[in-house]
Amino acid sequence: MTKIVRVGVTFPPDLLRDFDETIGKIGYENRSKAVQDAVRMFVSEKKWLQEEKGTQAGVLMMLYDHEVRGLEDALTDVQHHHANIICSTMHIHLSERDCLEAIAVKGDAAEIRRLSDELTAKRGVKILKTMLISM
Ligand code: NI
Repeated sequence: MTKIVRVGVTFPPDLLRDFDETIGKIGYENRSKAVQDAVRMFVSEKKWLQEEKGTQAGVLMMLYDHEVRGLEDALTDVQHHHANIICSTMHIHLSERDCLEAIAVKGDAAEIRRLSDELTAKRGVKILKTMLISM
C-alpha cells in the first residue's frame, strides 16, 4: 500500500491561476497529480546539476520581479561574489515588473552550482534555468 502525505503550501494567486490553466489544458484531472509531477521534474533537474563535475560553460537564465524590496541589490552582491566565473551578464526589462537576466558562466561546476543555488533561493526570483556544457 502506498502511503500518501498531505502538505499545505501557499501560492501567490496569479501563479496558482496560471498553474490551474496550464494543467487544465494538458488534461490533468486533479491538482495533486500535477504538483507531484512538477516537483518530480524540479528534483530531477536539480539532481542532475548536483552531479555535474569539472569545468563547465553555459548560461543561467533568471526571471525575477525587480519590485521585490532589496532583491536587485542581493542579486548583484551574489554575482560580485562569484565574479571569477561570470563572463558576461545581459539584462532585459521584460515588463513593468519582470526582468530577465542571462548570465554567461565558465568555471568549476561546483561554483556554478553555488551561484545558481544562491540566486534561486532569493524571494522574488521566479525562474532560474541552468544550461551547461562540459569543456
Ligand atoms: Ni530590468
